[in-house]
Amino acid sequence: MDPRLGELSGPARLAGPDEDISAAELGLAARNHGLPLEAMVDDLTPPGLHYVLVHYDIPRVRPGAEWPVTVGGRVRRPLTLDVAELRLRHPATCRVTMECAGNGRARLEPRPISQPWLVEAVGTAEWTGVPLGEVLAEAEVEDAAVEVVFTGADHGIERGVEQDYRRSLPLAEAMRPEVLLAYEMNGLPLPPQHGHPLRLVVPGWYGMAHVKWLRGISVVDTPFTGFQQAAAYRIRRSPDDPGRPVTRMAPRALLVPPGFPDFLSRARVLRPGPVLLEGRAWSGTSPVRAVEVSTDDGRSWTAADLDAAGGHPWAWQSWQARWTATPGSHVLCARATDADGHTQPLEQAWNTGGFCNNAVQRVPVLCVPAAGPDGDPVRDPGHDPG
Ligand SMILES: Nc1nc2c(c(=O)[nH]1)N[C@H]1C(S)=C(S)[C@@H](COP(=O)(O)O)O[C@H]1N2
Ligand SMILES: [Mo]
Repeated sequence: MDPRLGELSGPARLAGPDEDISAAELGLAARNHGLPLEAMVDDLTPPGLHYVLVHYDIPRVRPGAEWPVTVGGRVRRPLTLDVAELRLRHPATCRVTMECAGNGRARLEPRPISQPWLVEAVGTAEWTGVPLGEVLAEAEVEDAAVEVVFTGADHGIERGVEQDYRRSLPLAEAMRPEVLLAYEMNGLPLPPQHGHPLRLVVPGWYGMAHVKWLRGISVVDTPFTGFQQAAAYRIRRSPDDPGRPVTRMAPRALLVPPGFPDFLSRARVLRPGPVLLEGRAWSGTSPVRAVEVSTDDGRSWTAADLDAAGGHPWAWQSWQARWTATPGSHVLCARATDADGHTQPLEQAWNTGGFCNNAVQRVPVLCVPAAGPDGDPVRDPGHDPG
């Protein structure tokens, strides 16, 4: 490794006690956008509103160009698949809620310096493609196989290590029938930012497993130790802690933002009276069994009405609760518990990479009566959102 590559970003770092978001973090946040939370009113997220995370560059794929995907390693019949050929096979579709493992990172103290997500790195789409297990069966996986390694076409540097984006899955996970080689999102060809022309979709797992711009599938007989597996995406309490791998999504509930926002602070404003609180909840290990809401910053909780998973076990569920807003300041919260009994903490246990922070969302709201005839808003000349 050329030491100059390591100097480009320097070592992994935590923000100082009062250190604001840097221009580098802002640059990442501008490229990697989140879901506008008001879009959670719909079951499916339109592609342009689904969160995006791209470690390096979106590869250029010319329209109509061939896209050979190799299937090799510990298989008896190595294959080369073309996306056009995959499209002729019997398709499978799965509705999947996908969330970045770094969602919630910017709320940790100290803040690990990286993509600074608050809570918005999530989206739900219907992915159509070919079950990976069918392709692996066709390639005849050898008995010695333990994992399958997936390589994307994007290339870059991370903490001094030059690499293609690459991740592995244990063989048993790769063979799950709902794991797809997907070429469509919500019934249309994948958009460039979501992996056109082919990506892996691993329902239940955090986003990093869903390798985009997929060009290689390799079956291996020892656990994969590439950067994104062994160095990144591990829950570590300290830099020398070997840690444990990030895998499935922890439970989380989010509120559709109630009322209307203040432009800059995004603080929510609403009127006194009945308010329907609603949102979405998901978990990667088992369906969400209960959602509770709090209107007093987590001091007391009441059960919300939770819609059944309804044939979409890998997608978020919607929930609703009624509340009568009274004038003043309130902090609204929602908390999901899944069928395995995993629930969301009020305070997050910290880890060096800032992964899996599913601490309960806090939504401050200001309840004010409607402006009277004399209370028309005055334009603030110092504030131009353009
Ligand atoms: N090839 C490749 N695949 C990738 C990534 C990437 O940078 N390159 N990012 C991963 C991460 S960290 C996430 S969270 C998801 C994001 O998928 P989306 O942008 O379609 O929402 O893609 C994953 N797959
Ligand atoms: Mo991610």
